[in-house]
Amino acid sequence: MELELTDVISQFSNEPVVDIQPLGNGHIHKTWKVDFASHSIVLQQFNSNIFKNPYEVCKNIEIISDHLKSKNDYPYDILQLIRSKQNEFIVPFENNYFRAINFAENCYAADIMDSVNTAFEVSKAFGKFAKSLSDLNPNSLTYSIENFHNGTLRHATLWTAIKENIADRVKYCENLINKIETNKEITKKIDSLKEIQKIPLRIAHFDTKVNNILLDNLTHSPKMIIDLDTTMPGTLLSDFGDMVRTATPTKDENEMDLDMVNFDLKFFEGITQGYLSELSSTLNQHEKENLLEGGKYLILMQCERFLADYLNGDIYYPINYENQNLVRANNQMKLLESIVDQETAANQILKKYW
Ligand code: GN1
Ligand code: MG
Repeated sequence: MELELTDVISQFSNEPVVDIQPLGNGHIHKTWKVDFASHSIVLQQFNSNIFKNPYEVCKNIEIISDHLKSKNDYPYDILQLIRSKQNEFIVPFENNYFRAINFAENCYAADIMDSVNTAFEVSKAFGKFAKSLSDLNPNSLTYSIENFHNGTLRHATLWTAIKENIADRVKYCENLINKIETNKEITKKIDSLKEIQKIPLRIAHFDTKVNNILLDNLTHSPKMIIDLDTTMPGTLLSDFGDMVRTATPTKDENEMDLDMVNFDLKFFEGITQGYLSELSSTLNQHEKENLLEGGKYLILMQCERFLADYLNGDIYYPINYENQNLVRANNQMKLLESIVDQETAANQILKKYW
């Protein structure tokens, strides 16, 4: 692979490559850090099964980056696509699409939050991101994935997978399927609020899991929001919801010991305070009142997505061992149950920051 990658990299730079290493824990694209003598870049091979139009995705990112740059109070570094020698953001190569991004030095990505303060800062940063994009017309961006967070559709997709049962695995997850059915009102409630536009369409990042923000090695403060591929028209319940999913649990989505997976109210308070410190004057009352509900919606949907993929034979989310997507689905259900157990206290926290 390295030889081919060097050919791709030569489309972006004439400098000799010193080193190439895989980077990050993303599920979708293949990502490498490429070192030259003077600096480093990030190289990504697009997953064009999932993102059908890499050119449009990059166009969106250019619009977003330019808009953030035009703000003089945006305090974080901005993800920057690097143009090829042909002046393009995408380099097609042997039926694949590649792109390059600026590399943020002295940073790391965390799969789980190490402190309430970091959760606060991360959520504030995603809040600032949304606020800074709130005066950009959502219609100026294209949908990089249609119906990406359409819970009703994800639920239907799961049921198609259950009925087709192509990997003959339904027998291993009947209990989980029952639990999903017990919770399906969560999806209905949010989707009807979206439908009647009480939850309005804005510009959402759509993948605010905590490892999509780079943290400073020394201060642990947010440095740069990454993975802008799904930043498109949507609701901010998606963004707050994915933070509930990834910044409040005691273990990440891959933990198989479910006793270890719990919703932590202290971290919930951190992200609520952080997000609303930026967005309380932007969000309407329906959005504010449904922030926790948005978390439950996202977690249930992620549970359904992992389970559907398990039933379909692991064609979407890469796995390291056989049942990993079932483990992930059960993990998400456990997190949802832990939230439901602590819902009264969580709603009291929310009210404190409305
Ligand atoms: C995928 O690329 P990555 O790992 O940030 C997925 C998200 C899921 C997430 C679950 C395009 O995100 O929607 O929430 O995995 N992205 C896509 O970890 O499907
Ligand atoms: Mg992503």
